[in-house]
Amino acid sequence: MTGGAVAAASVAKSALAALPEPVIETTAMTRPPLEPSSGRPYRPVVTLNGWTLPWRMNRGVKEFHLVAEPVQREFAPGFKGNLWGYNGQSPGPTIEVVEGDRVRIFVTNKLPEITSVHWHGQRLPPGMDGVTGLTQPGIPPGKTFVYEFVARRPGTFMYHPHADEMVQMAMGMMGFWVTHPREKHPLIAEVDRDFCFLLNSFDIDPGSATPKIMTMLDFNIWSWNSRVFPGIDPLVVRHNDQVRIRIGNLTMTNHPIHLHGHEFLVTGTDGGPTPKSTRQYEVTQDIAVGQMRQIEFLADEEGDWAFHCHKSHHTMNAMGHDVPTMIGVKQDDLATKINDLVPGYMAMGERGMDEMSTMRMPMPKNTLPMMMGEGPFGAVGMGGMFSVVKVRRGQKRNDYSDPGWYQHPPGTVAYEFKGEVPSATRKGSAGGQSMPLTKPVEATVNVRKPRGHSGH
Ligand SMILES: [Cu+2]
Repeated sequence: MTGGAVAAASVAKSALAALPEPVIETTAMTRPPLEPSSGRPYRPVVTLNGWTLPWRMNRGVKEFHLVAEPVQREFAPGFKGNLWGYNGQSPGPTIEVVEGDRVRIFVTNKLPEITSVHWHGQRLPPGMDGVTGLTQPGIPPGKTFVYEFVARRPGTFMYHPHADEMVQMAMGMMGFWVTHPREKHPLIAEVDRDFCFLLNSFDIDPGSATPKIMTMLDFNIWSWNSRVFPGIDPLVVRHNDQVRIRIGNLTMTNHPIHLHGHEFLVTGTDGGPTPKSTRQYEVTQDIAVGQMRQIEFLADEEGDWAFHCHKSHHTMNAMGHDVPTMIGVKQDDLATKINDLVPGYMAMGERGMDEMSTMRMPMPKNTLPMMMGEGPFGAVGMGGMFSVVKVRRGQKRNDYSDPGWYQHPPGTVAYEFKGEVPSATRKGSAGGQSMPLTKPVEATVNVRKPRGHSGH
């Protein structure tokens, strides 16, 4: 961990009056959990492709230093974005505190315009709520403001600007906040692994690196913690671990998050832990704009389990999603003709779009194919909001290193049927058996996806 936690004992009295040294992170690596070295103990979270901000204790107050600044974020190898964020990255570092902690956060503005920080979901004095114009003046460029409040309730929270929000959030300014319970809580289970990440989205033209800031709904990069598949790390767990995943949505649309192979309970929402009587097993949880959700499950099935947003266009990366459906359209002849005019032209999508995941077309610099990722059985054909929960017997407690692909026991993988395939029996008359049409209708329709993205 860059910098490490700042031990209170080693800080001189005069230094405590000064700003805490800001800790900067330059990579998109998933950092191991930051074990608390001062203050009340707790079991720390793991931020997917992110990290937790170290603090110092100053006369019983937990002090953090956030620096709002332009950053460069790698979405996946080969694709970087020029974003705005905190302490070197977008999203900013996760802030972890304990229920009842008095927290002081210094926010330094290194952006070219005013900013503020809203502590989304917290109980606090209104003057600490971070709404520019309403509860405080904007923090001018070059200035540092101080926020101070007691973290009153345990749960999952977020932070983001409440100043020129459409621009600043489109640029990637946001972060995660976890308040751990002070003591054993009847509704908050102790878990073996506690992951967290933010859902975010960007509109970055292929070949460019800076998000378009006036986009309202038509985003083309669907990310978890400003990473896209295959850049998102797997969630590695030990077989029979109790697992919690905390997710916050700071995109402009909802995301039905789907886990394969296990059922989970929604144990926490924006308001904190859910009453046990409201919990039911699910495999998909929709997360609306501005919401936080905590899901929990027992990882009792070994394997590599897909974990993704169920909106299929959110598991794709940028590039021409305005292409017409070409399924069934013979293009061979067309391609030859166009090739005379445009050398290197390739026909796409005649048999669906999967072939896009293996072909490597000439592409602009600094972008990704729509779908990619090499799995043990070939191309995965995914992008965007997709990762894998890897459940392993051999994994050690607290070991988050990637165990590689799951080795399936013999005879447990879908296989090709090699026998004779009987011809299918089809209904003889249109309209079925009970109400056959007297006059058959000749009609063929082509299915097409709705154009435009209004209404995501
Ligand atoms: Cu989604």
